[in-house]
Amino acid sequence: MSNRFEDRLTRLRAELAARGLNAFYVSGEPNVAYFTGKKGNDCALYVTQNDAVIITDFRYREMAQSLTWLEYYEIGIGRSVFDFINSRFEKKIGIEKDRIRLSLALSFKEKCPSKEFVPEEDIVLALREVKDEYEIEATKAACSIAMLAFDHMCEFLRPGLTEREAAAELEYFMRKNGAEELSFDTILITGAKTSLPHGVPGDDVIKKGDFVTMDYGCKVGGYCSDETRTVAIGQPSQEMIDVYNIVLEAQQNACDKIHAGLTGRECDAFARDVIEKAGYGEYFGHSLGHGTGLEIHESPRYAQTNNEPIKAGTIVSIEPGIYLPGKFGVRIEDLALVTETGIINFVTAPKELIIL
Ligand SMILES: [Mn+2]
Repeated sequence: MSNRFEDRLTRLRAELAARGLNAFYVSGEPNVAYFTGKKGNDCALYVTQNDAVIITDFRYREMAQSLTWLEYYEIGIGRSVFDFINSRFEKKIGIEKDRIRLSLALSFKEKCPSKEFVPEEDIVLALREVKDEYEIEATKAACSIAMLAFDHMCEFLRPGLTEREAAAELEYFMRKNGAEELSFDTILITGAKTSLPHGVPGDDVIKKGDFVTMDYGCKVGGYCSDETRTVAIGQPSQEMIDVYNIVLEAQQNACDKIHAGLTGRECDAFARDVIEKAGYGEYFGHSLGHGTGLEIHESPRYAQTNNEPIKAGTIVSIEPGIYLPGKFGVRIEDLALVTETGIINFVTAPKELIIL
């Protein structure tokens, strides 16, 4: 019986055959991880119709040898990756043009002159778009830790804390509760800084009457969670409440209506139309959502520019926002599995405005 990694190799081989490639050199870390189940620093794969070889060095020997569906080639003195490729008979080798280091690609050309290296789009990323059962469960587990962290932060947040102190608490809580690492740099910002969609936590102090926006996530089994909540510290102004409720309505409308088969543009419009109708269209300057997986930003995109139908089995964020420069911003984000008939939302943390 084949394991999920062998199934993935089979799908990659079909893609190579369709493109007339004899071999494919996988060098992007998350792409390597997709076939190993391990975090793949300094590892690469060489995949042909018959072979799949992991190429790395002594530091990863035991790990690499434990992957029974891969052969192992150890780099060392007199055994470079170029020696390995020159020892193979395959002529036409695909490389990942979005992932490979330029210096390595140039060295391939120079040191393996009898080979043809074909810069390919991110074939493995495309294979990663639709998730299997393991990937879905891992993402759900990561979302569960993030939701626990949100409950904790609702207890912890108070006037007088700096953004950095609060962000540190959030990250420490997730690590203590089973997170392997963070999905991305935590965004925890307050006051006027909440108008920066990707603001960086600093020495700014949380004050009464301010919003705090937390956009954060962690990884379990290699898979990312992604969640954003905006909460008020003490009584917010009427304008803050009104804007919050517009974003909430937009976000909920998208959650209610998204399903497989709609285009990314149509999904984006479920939220954008609500915000535009309320007169805040120009303050929602990013797209509605993105796929997640081994990386925080994957396919598909819920964007005005995406006219492709969304596939069932993708995991996508739903995150509208309104950002008023110099005043405040609001974003609400869930992460959900797309099905033929709707979504299964992995983030069940409350969305109504919480006033702490
Ligand atoms: Mn996101």
